[in-house]
Amino acid sequence: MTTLPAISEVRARPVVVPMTRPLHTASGSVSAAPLVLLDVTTESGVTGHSYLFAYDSTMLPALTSIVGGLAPELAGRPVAPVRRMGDLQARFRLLGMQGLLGMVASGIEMALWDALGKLIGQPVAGLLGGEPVMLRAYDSYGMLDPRREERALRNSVENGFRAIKIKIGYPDAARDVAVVRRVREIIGTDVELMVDYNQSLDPQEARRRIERLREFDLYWVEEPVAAEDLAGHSYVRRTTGARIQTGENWWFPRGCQAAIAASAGDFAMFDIMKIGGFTGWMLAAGQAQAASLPVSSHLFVEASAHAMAVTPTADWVEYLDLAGAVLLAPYRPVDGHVTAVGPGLGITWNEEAIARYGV
Ligand code: SMN
Ligand code: MG
Repeated sequence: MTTLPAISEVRARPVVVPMTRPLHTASGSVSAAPLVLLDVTTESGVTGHSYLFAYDSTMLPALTSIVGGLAPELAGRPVAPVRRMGDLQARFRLLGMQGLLGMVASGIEMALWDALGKLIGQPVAGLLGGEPVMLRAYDSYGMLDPRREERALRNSVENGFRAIKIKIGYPDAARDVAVVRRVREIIGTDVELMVDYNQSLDPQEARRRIERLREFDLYWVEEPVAAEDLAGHSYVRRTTGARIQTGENWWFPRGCQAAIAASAGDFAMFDIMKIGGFTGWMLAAGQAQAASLPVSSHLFVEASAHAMAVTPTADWVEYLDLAGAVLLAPYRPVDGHVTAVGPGLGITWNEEAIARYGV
């Protein structure tokens, strides 16, 4: 029988927090981060923390309500994240775990791992059989004006980042080329450059635009077409020869499996809130290894640093600070690397900030 303590309560607090770097993409902008902060209290007195990224503040009430609906069913159950994720997947088999429910389930699972780590005083990376390691990170920008962001880009390189990602997909393809050309000039040829179209093109337009970017030696081209258009991703891969990155919108391990079966990408990008928390991530990471796909993380730098520490084909951690404004000790890159912090996920709330940004 388990000796794990039981879950006492699951609490959700919606906030909208300022972002260090407001994000403009070809498919919408995020100027402040709508988050749902999760607290899982346990009978041992330890409380696990995690957060959900709502993408749009209109989703905050629904996410908060879903947490409230699940909380009574979790109370009294052991702090066993894999088991609780399995319970939720069985409980909602008919509905399915895509969308807001899957996000909430993943967030609760992450908070349970945080609680478990705090319970025994270990980082989650250690609970998973690894240990915190320095992981190479890329500095993630949105759509940008190279003239205005030149100093910031140079600072990223001077601070040790060996890779930079920018978002493109302007109405005019010529502007894509001009921005990429200028950013490449600014960061030089020794720093990797990734671009992210955020699903903004159709396959033919993607083929046309990527051809015009060939001279810039891009490390990857991310989500050129709709996330769920796996055949379209595969078509762009085959016809351009560019290395295609995709995955931030895969739901649970089966979303990864379908993309691998469709040869959608040369890489895999896992969003720990959509892939199914650590439970889903580990299962998907095994698939990526079997398919020889390098794995990079999407957002959630704290939990991702723990997951990437035990990912066999770990490639890049995305450094894009979402929750730093409500953390007492935000994760900060050191010489272009990110290292997991424990115990648990290394998340401690700044309660004063939460009071300020609560909605
Ligand atoms: C992204 C999309 C939406 C919000 C934040 C970031 C982006 C990424 O696709 O890869 O960072
Ligand atoms: Mg992306």
